[in-house]
Amino acid sequence: MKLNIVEYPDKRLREKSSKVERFDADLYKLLDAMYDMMMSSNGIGLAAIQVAIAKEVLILSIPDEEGEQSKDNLMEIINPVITYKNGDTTYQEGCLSVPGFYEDIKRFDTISLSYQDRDGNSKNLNAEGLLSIAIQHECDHLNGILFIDKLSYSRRKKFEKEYKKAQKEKKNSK
Ligand code: Y12
Ligand code: CO
Repeated sequence: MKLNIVEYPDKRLREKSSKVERFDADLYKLLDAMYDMMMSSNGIGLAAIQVAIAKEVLILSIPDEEGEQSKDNLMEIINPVITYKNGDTTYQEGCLSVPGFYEDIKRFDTISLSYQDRDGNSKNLNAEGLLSIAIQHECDHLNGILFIDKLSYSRRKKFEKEYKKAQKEKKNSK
């Protein structure tokens, strides 16, 4: 399965993803291909809409204390629902669909999540810290929301200017 990362300002990133109903070989193929794409792009989280598939599928691989990402730490999250949110925290976020840009974003510190695994089994999870932030970032993708949407008006304007310039430079260097 050949996947490509969709980059801002592509409108496909604004699509709302729909629930997964079939937990079949096609879903396994998508999850495996997303994992390869995320790892080869140095990502720690990826939602299916970032590879142009509008399904409620996301994967996460949070690095351990040594900064290593192992397949044991891979989380596959299907049809997530955030059931509890508390506190706040700020973290400098990045996104494979907005390459080269990192911004401080405020989110809930602690969340609870219900979701399904690749076989359709129902699961519950409590998360805090980086895992909580990453889940909130990826769940936003399922609703067509990007981390840059959370910037102040002036920061967003600055971002748009810098991003356009960076894109132009990238195009000219090809
Ligand atoms: C905390 C905050 C946000 C997340 C969402 C997942 N984000 C990522 O996985 C971002 C990855 C990323 C990788 C980049 O590439 C390299 O570093 C080589 C990158 O830089 C460029 O594309 C130039 C930007 C973002 C999880 C946890
Ligand atoms: Co993202």
